[in-house]
Amino acid sequence: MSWKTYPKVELHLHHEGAAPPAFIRGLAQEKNVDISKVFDERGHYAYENFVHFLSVYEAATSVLRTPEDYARLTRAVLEESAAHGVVYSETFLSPDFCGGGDVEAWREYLHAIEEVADEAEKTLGITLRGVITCIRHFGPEKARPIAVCAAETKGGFITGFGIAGDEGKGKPRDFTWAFDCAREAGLHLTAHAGEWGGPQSVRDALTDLKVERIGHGVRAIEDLALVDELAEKGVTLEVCPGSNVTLGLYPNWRRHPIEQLRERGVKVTVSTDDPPFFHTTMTREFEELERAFGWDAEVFGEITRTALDAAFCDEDTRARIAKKLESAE
Ligand code: MCF
Ligand code: ZN
Repeated sequence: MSWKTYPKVELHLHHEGAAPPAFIRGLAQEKNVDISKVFDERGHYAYENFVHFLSVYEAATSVLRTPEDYARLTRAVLEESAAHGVVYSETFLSPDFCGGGDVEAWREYLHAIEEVADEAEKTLGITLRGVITCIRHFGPEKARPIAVCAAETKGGFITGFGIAGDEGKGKPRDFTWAFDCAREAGLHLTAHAGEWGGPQSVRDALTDLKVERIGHGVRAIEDLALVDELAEKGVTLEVCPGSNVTLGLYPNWRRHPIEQLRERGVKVTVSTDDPPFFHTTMTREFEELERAFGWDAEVFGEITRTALDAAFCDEDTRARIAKKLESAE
């Protein structure tokens, strides 16, 4: 069977980062907000480097102001993911963005998102789970209430806690309190590391935050002892090759280390990160990996199974999705 019709599992997607430009432009018009700097003349998201990307992400997000806006966003994101064969997806959500940092408001936003996710499960056949995310460059003090909020809203939909943002700001150990709080509440843990932060940031995330998965993690390749450790411990990497290539971490797909990591036994998975920002989709990720490394249906099947094994869902959900994968084989 061709991988093209095989169901996909995506572990690393930022909720606002998946917003189509036309969707953001439409909201900006409705609310009379000038976000012209967010787009280039072709109407694509425009940024010059990683740090600029982080600020454009914030500017684009500034038009999402009500639970209804997030409901509409969630519908658009799930329709797009389902169109690319995704049957299970995990999305990064932060009360710092969604609800403007107000923890009470966050519950209403969460409710609106969950309602759409429940509906999409029935109509589109896609299951969504949320990973509450603190923002590295907002600092550890802001991460604490986010972790408390994550602990309080943990349930069927919110299953994980993580950290994203600028790896150049602060150290993972500054966020230990927040991660301990989330772990004690029974949440699964992941951290963005080994993207701009180099291999040491992966070590720090494992040691100081005790995460089960690493977002990106690709720069572990610069330290082969670390690569072996990741393989031995069975740590899953949420690799986003299109994001890494577009942001300039690697000059092209063939130079991306995902294949070397896989060959050395690391559990790698494939995700889009912020698809319209990086001009990608799950289909495009798979096509480029096929072209760059000759990956075939067998490799994509293995990658998808690895992703499902590492998914932050309960065992009933995992078994239900596994059945979908099996029946498609
Ligand atoms: O994975 C990419 C690049 N590395 C770090 N952070 C982000 C990525 N995509 C979005 N983010 C950040 C975004 O700038 O995640 C946060 C924002 O600060 C949102 S998580 C709901
Ligand atoms: Zn990310």
